[in-house]
Amino acid sequence: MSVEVEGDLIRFSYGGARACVARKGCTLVSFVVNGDEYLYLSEAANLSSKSSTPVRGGMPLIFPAFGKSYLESLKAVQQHGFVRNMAWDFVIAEVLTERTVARFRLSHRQCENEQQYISWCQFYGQRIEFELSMVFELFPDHITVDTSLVNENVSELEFQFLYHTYFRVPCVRDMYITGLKGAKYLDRLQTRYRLDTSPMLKVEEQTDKMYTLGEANREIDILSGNYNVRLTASENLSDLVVWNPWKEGAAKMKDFEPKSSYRNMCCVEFGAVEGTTLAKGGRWRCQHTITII
Ligand code: TA6
Repeated sequence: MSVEVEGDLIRFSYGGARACVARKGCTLVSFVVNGDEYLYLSEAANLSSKSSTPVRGGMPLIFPAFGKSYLESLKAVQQHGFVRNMAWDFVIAEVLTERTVARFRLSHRQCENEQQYISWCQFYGQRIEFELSMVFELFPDHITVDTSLVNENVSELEFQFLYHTYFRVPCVRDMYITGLKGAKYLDRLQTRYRLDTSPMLKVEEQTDKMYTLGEANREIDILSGNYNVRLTASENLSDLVVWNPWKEGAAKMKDFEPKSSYRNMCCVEFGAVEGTTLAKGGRWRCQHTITII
């Protein structure tokens, strides 16, 4: 069990599990269990806090906006918000009984020169005083991330939230995702709502689906040969995005390398995309767990 800080990267381990978080965006960029890597990271991903491009891979945090937000309060904010581009503070990492814990923090104080944050504040006509904290807990066969947001001064702060997790899979064509049966989803490529009636989702083309999860959809498995991952999350993460850019989408992304690696990845992303409003002085928390089964 160890903790090592290498510049902007914080590496920590517990038993047969190893993880690495980049201070940029507080992005979990690696989660290894018994020698197998479970997260996808583009070979062109830029992990330096000095660059303002988001990490292409791992688990970028999408906040305060999802996509090009349709919410009035977030329309001026760029796609997927700005906290994934910021250099977060690494607070502490410690090896405890049964797990290793790593804590990170970002507040408005670090964002005051960030144009996207300034645009967000302009909607409210005041400086938004917030604090985000992320706590990763690493166990021998799973990792949990607990994120909390404190709204210090805005009467009703509106935001969207998503863990934009890129999973590495041996072969996406051999992969299927279970747990989505009965959930309504928006096919974002065809802007059509549908109902998923299948016990398993196959990804065999460019895919961008946003599911609204019901009570029966709280355990999502990504299965591919002997690669089996179980995703769970707190109830307030009631949306789930499944995305694969496929060949055509990969070709358009400069930092998606190698281009053929769309065959070895799939984004499966728990979030609160419909928009949440947090009262002044309030705290909002969510949890997400990735378990190797
Ligand atoms: O989460 C899926 C998605 O919203 C896709 O629509 C696609 O835009 C993807 O995110 C990549 O977004 P990014 O800004 O990370 O390139």
